[in-house]
Amino acid sequence: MNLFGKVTRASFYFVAAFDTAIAHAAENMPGGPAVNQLNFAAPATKIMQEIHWLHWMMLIICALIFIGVFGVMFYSILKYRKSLGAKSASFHESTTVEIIWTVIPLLIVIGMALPATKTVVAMKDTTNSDITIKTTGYQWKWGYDYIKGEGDGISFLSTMSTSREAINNLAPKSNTYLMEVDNEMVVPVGKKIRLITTANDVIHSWTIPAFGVKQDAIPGFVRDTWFRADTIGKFRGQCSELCGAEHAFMPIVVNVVSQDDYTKWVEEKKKEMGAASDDPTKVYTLDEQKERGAKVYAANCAACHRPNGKGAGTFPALDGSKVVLGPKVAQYNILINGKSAMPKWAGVISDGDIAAVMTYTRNAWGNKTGEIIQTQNIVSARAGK
Ligand code: HEC
Ligand SMILES: [Cu+2]
Repeated sequence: MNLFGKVTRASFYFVAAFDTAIAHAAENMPGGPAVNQLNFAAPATKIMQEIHWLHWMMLIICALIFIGVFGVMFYSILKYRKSLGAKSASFHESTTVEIIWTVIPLLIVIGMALPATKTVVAMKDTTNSDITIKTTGYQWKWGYDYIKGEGDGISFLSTMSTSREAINNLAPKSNTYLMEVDNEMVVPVGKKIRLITTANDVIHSWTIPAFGVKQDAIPGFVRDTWFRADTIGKFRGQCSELCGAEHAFMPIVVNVVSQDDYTKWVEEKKKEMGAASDDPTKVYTLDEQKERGAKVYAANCAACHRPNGKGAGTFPALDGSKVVLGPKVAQYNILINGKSAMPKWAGVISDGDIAAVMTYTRNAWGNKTGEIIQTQNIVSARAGK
């Protein structure tokens, strides 16, 4: 291609990129950031209202001090300059001035610290909660376990639902691009939700700006925080602690619903979980396991091993892998226990899901072992049999 061709092609890409940028810049994201938003997220909790108020109060005080100090300074520089014949006064050690310039700043600091401390203390007060939810950060998704209050026993993983095609500009991007998940956290409006955060691999951070909540999720530790949403609706946030290659792809969506809708959701979710819980003795066909395994793979493994099983960088290819095509016991081990950057899956996804995804990897792409792994195999492997 000649230079002219290259230039026109480059400008075509440039215009195309610009076009899509404009198409997306035009809409606010429901529950997420708005177009040209400069201020904090609109508050959906009382804590966030207080944070807004503190922010503006302090910003205004700082702006007034700035204007006052620089006003006097520039006024003095201009009005009393040497070329106008100003003579400098000579004085020092004025006790009155020293008292004034100590007491006034002290009062300002106390005036800002008191309400700020009140809010910080309130943010940490997780007592008397109605519902407790444990949230676990994984590379790269969130797990939610409802452990106390209405809905206890519910447990699920929440993975970003934006498609790879949309990320790679091969499909249109939705209005909630990168901020949408398959399973949203659902909570009732007006109830105090205590959130316990922890992590499985590296440090993540659970955040919903509209709630005024940001809490690190640290492996081996539990931290807690809380929120009480005042408004029904969806609220979006993102993992806020750099946690690896797909850090940008583990959004958080909280769906705040009415008490009635919450009760309905709890019933449905429990039914769904009952249906999904595996009878470990059930024997599945190859096609059943492959179909289920493909879903498990897309949700849990494709981020590292890629959808085509070819791997990338330090993530090994599963297509043609010696482990996947070799003796099953080696693969049980790595799936159940993990290995270096390969996460441990036992207890994270169900034994049935592990069996299905193992069957899938052994029969996907160029791998054609024809072997079916049953839930029972994983149960036995876990028991060391
Ligand atoms: C966070 C990234 C990550 C995710 C997610 C992940 N893996 Fe891995 N996986 C790795 C890494 C890294 C290794 C290499 C570990 C080693 O040998 O040190 C690996 C190794 C493997 C191996 C052994 C391959 C070989 O040839 O050595 C298998 C099989 C495997 N993973 C299957 C899976 C399955 C199935 C899932 C989904 C349930 C999954 N992995 C999810 C990172 C990941
Ligand atoms: Cu993270």
